[in-house]
Amino acid sequence: MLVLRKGIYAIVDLDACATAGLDPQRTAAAFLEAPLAALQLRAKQADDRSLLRLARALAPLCRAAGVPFVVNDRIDLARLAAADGAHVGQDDLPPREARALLGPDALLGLSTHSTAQVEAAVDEPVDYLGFGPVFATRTKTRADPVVGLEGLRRAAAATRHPLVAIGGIGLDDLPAVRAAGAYAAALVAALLEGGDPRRRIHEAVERFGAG
Ligand code: TZP
Ligand code: MG
Repeated sequence: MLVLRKGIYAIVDLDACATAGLDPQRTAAAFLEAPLAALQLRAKQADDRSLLRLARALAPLCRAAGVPFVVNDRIDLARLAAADGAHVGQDDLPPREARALLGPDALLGLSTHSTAQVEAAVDEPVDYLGFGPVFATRTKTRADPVVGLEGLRRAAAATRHPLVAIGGIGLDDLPAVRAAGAYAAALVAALLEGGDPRRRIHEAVERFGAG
């Protein structure tokens, strides 16, 4: 059973990859050269068949690297691709139902956007909570209000679940995000800037600090 490690939670977002002109599978392979907390596949627009194909391609790459592979939103695809787990939002399947489908050993994450949501998740059968957006983000359409580093600090103090900070986090922000109590930092756009994901992921891991 793979557990979430401290560190960088790399998200391969298909829209963000397309905007950056990067191939998602090659980008994932580049990310996996660094020691990651987890790798997530996120796609808000892809058709099911290509998404399943990609998930099935990424699962063995993650397994070989010893990095937990998480599918965003889609419990069905997570299971079909034999991923290590899934990540659900406040409007997706509730954690208890997602857990029932995934089984006890799967890694399950839940997005939260306020201290109230973090507190409400106390007894949910999840392995970690996503929390954010910490800063303004352009990656997520209709993102919730920014919580800031102070919000992150309060949320971390309010829960026993590890927090994965997300939203608008740049490489320079990583030390402060960690100091505010984040167990891991989830990044999308910051890992694609400059078109060299291999270099960026190593920089990110270095700046967040080792587990
Ligand atoms: N949930 C809250 S913000 C966000 C998600 C999925 C997007 C994070 O992307 P970026 O590019 O790191 O701001
Ligand atoms: Mg979702």
